Amino acid sequence: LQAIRDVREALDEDRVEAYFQPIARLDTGDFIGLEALCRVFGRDGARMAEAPFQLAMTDGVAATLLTERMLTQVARAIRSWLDDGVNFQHVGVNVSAGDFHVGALEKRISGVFERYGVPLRHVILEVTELVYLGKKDNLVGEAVKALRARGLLVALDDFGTGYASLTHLVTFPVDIIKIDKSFVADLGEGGPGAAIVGGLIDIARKLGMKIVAEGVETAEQARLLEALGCRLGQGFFYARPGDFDLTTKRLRERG
Ligand code: G
Ligand code: G
Ligand code: NA
Ligand code: MN
Repeated sequence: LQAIRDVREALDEDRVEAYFQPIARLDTGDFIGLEALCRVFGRDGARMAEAPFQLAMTDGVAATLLTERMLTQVARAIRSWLDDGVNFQHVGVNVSAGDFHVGALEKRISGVFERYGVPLRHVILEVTELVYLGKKDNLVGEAVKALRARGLLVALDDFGTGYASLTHLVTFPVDIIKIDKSFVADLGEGGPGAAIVGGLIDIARKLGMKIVAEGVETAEQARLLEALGCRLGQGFFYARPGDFDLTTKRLRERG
């Protein structure tokens, strides 16, 4: 598959880079954390499009190699921020279903952060419910359980877009839910969006989970989310994903 070859070639030629998008407190706008987002560049410097990237991530080998690279870059970034006294709480890393096909995810993750002396409490694993659903033998659940016991946090990504989502909240170990941007986009003007988001926030709260609203693009959305009881947001209104240097600068200014 061309997309898989492209990702592997980019890995070989060091054209894979971790970018970081800040997660902000809705009340103050301060940045409390980050989500690491992978940027794969072609030889011409253009960014690889999302569709082929997602396709490549369904391949166990490509996903594993790419995750390895992301984990290393994230660990190195966290090490640097800790050394420089830059303020932040945690960095989320996305993992896809393909990552779990290979197994030993627990060792692979903990090994990388140990090498850099980074405590796992600074790390969030962002998974979609599809990652959990894809595996019948509970490999995912076991790996996640072991990592959580060592302080790592788990975020359920794109929450609300799957099916049987509410069941998943009690079956899967989850610390944070990330409300999908489609719900944030539907907020406002008395439509059903606010009721849905408000309901999700209430449920997460009662289950003792943190909530992050994704895709916050306007001040109005931030205000509505805050009124609904949400405390954290991520989106273009606060900042677009940026590279390590820009992110360091942002954390110094607003961390
Ligand atoms: O970064 P956005 O800007 O375009 O990301 C597009 C999609 O790719 C999102 O669904 C996001 O979760 C996914 N994604 C981004 N970075 C990574 C990564 O490092 N690993 C995996 N598995 N998915 C990622
Ligand atoms: O991991 P996840 O699938 O949630 O990936 C987040 C995706 O959302 C990334 O592609 C990121 O670039 C994108 N994104 C981040 N902030 C915004 C935003 O405010 N609006 C929109 N439309 N997309 C966003
Ligand atoms: Na994510
Ligand atoms: Mn998401």
